[in-house]
Amino acid sequence: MPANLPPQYFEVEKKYRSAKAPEDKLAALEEMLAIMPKHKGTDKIRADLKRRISKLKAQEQKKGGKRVFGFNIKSEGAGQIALVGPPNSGKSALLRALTRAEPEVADYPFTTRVPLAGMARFEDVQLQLVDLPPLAGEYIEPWVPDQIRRADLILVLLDLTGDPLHQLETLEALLAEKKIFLSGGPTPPDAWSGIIKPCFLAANKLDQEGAEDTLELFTEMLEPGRYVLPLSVQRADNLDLLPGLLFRALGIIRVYTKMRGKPADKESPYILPQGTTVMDLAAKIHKDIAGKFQYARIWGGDKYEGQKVQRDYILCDLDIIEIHV
Ligand SMILES: Nc1nc2c(ncn2[C@@H]2O[C@H](COP(=O)(O)OP(=O)(O)OP(=O)(O)O)[C@@H](O)[C@H]2O)c(=O)[nH]1
Ligand SMILES: [Mg+2]
Repeated sequence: MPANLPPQYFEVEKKYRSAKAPEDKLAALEEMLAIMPKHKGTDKIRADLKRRISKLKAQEQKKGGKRVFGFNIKSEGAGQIALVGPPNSGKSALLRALTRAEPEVADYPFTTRVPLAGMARFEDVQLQLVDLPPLAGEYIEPWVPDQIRRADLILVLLDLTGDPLHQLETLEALLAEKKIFLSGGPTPPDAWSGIIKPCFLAANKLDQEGAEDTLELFTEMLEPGRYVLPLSVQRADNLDLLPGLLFRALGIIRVYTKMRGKPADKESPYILPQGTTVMDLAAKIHKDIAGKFQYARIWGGDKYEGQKVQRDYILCDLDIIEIHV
């Protein structure tokens, strides 16, 4: 039976042949396997690809001892946000649109094989977005859930040209197998079965025909208290809103400090978790300051300019604080 391979297959095969590093070879082999249609005609080629993948993995394992094909993107900026979603939903396109990173964007699934990070700006802070391979299929590389676990926030990007509810449920089921649960979704069966990660839902390709209707249906089906931000990366719909919403979803605030009689230091805000008190901030600046703390003055929010606040005052985003010792 003829194999009828799609044209992209030959492109990736070229990539495989020119790859030098074992991880590039492996990525290309896995991509070839992913785009290979599944039918009798391709049985032999698929089996051969699988065999080559296992052999390459085994060789590298022997060389390095530990896991060789791991990736670990170090967190930078105010928070790390993992881009998670089904194949082809536009995760890499979104990374391209919001940051200077230039991941490959293509109209076939499983384009992304390795993580790529970029920094998105929200006012005076930088948020790190990490593009990941899609979550689907038979095999998920262990570094993918590891990276998701380490992220501060999961940005789930669904595709309005398909069935977003089904996509979300599939994703949640795959993550649950890795003991990762999304906030607002199904909860772990008990406290020891996994971690609950904050998540932000977005649905892409609002520009496509029928997408508005799909969005409406999907919104109605969502659990109470869950929201989804519709996007079109292509048309830039709502892209300007996203960084600010991600900042809020990270559960962080910016606080500026000032010295008596001087203007506030607007250059480098303290990035703090919501709920941080003035005393927590003092302790973070220096333990001596915390020890000698008398009171603080505050500018911003709903306070009078320069109003005195005590140690247990809970800071708000954009507060300016002058600590008196
Ligand atoms: N119509 C439309 N197409 C889009 C939009 N955003 C991305 N696409 C297209 O969707 C396809 C997939 O985009 P990618 O960014 O590669 O998707 P991905 O989620 O990174 O895919 P994987 O890496 O395979 O998981 C590409 O052809 C994009 O041009 C959008 O807002 N509207
Ligand atoms: Mg991608």
